[in-house]
Amino acid sequence: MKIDGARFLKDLHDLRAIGAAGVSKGVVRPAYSDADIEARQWLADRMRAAGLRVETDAMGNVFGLAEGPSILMGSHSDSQPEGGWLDGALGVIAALEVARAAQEAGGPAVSVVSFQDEEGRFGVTTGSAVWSGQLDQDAADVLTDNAGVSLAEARAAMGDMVTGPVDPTQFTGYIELHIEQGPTLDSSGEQIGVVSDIVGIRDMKITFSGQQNHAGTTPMQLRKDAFQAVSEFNTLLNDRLRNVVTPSTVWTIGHVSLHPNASSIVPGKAVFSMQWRDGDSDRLARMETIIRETADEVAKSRGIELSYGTLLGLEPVAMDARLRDALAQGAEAVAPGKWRKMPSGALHDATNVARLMPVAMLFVPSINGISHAFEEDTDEHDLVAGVEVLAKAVAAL
Ligand code: HGY
Ligand code: MN
Ligand code: MN
Repeated sequence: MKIDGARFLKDLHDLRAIGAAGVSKGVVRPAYSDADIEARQWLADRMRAAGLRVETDAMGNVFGLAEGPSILMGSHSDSQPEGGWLDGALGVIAALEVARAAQEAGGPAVSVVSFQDEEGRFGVTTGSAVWSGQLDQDAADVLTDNAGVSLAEARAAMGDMVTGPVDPTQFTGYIELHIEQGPTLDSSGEQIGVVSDIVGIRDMKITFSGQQNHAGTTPMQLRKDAFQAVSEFNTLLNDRLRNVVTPSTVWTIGHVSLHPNASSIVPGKAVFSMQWRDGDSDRLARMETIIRETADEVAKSRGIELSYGTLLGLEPVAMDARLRDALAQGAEAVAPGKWRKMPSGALHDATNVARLMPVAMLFVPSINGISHAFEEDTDEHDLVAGVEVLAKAVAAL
């Protein structure tokens, strides 16, 4: 099987141009946005040109299907609100290139997928969560984004691209190439990461409802200030999590919306995202207990209301040993002595697909470990090396 590096890189740059942010190589392609749908239509054309049959399911997951049983490869082409050009897109275009090279070599059969809303505009990897049965369609349809738009409303924009459900039993396994999105390979100077396992995640919205009031005339001791509650919650939580977390445990309050968000008004309401990740399900559960206890205590002590949104979560998952070892052999052939086995601190569609079939993942370095930012980048020879490893692994399998 012969990978055409130039053809692969041209498709990657052509995809980057759809929804280009105009800052660094960044993209803005949130799930179901015009740019996202334009990119999916472009991908469908490239899949057809590669001799694949295109099917798009109700969530907007776009598949390029080979005849008969095939190995599925891909990732996602939607982005964070400020996304890098490679997060997801690399895996989709790498899969397309391997599928083409495999066809040109007379086999094996490789199918390609771009999952929808991996970046969780509506939840957590919602496209592959619904496809894999982790989340049912009507539970997904009522999820809303930070602006209150429901997934049901948003996915209607897919229009007549939708052809119907895609049967997972046609696939023998799933392999996803992705940028590391962290500092490990960049600082070690290694070129390839063979993923051992993917962390689990929990994500929910928390709301403190206090009393909106005048910022000048309301004495401090009479205030029911929702932002003060978030601030105290965060400080107490950092202290209390200390004795249950490890150095690789992470937790993030990434989105806070204050109402009415005005400088002369004591905020009456604060809605914020509480997300935490770890490789151990028990630790995720212990952290949830501490989070709920701490929020409860802050609300009671300040005499304000507390409510929770839907708790979304995925369990940690180990990669399939056979697929993982095929990637390790490919890594040793392409980058002898310049690769390592490593866990994934980022979440991926592979976690959901693992419910249906064996999965494995491969990483290439992120320059300065930056991702989920316009500056995200990887040296092009590392990108091509990743595709070469995929091709060797697929041929070996
Ligand atoms: O957040 C994540 O881990 C993924 O990149 N959406
Ligand atoms: Mn991703
Ligand atoms: Mn991402």
